[in-house]
Amino acid sequence: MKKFELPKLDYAYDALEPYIDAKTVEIHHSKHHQAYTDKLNVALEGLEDIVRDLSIEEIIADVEKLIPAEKRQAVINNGGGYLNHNIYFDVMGIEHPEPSAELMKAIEEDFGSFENFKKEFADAAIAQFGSGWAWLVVSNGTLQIVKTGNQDSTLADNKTPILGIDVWEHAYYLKYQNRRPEHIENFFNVIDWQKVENRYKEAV
Ligand code: MN3
Repeated sequence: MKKFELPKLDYAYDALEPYIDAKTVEIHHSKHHQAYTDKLNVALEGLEDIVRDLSIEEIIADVEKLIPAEKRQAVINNGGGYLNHNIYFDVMGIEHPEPSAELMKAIEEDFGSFENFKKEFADAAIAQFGSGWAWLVVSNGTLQIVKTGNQDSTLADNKTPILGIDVWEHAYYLKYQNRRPEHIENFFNVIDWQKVENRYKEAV
C-alpha cells in the first residue's frame, strides 16, 4: 500500500530558538505532523489505485478525482495537514535569512517593497479567524498572499504555496500564549529564503 512518511527536519529542534522554542518544534513535528502523516495514510486506504503514482501535491490539487466522495474530506484535512506542514518545516532555518536579488525583485514588483510584503503577510496571518495558515503563493506567475482555514491548501485554487506560517495555536501557544502577532513577527527571523526561492523557481 502507498505510504507517506514524515519528512525529517534538516535542523535541530532548538535551531529556531529564541524565535520558536525547541519544545514547540519538537511537539509540532514529532506529534502533530506525525499524526497528519498517519491519518493521511489511513484516509488513503481504499484509494490506492487512484493515488498510487500521485504526489501529495497532485492529490490535494485535485481531490475531486477521488472516488468514493466520502473519502475526500479526510484527505483534505489530513493530506492538507501533511502537505502544509511539509512546506512549513521545509522553509524554516537560519542559513539564508534574506531573499536573493532575484526573488527580492519579484517581491518588490508584486508588493511594492519588502516591508509591504511583510506587512501584508503578517496582516493575513493575524486576520485568519481561528485555526489556519497564511501563505505566499505563486498564481499565474505572480506572487500573492492568501490565507486558508483549517488544513485547506491553496493548491485547491491552483495557487502554488512557497512560504507558509501556521497560526494554529499549537504552533505558538507554549511560548506566546495568546500573542499571535508576536509569533508572526518573530517568524520572519526563521525563514530560509533559499528554500522559498527553490519553490518559487519551480512554481513560475
Ligand atoms: Mn501545525
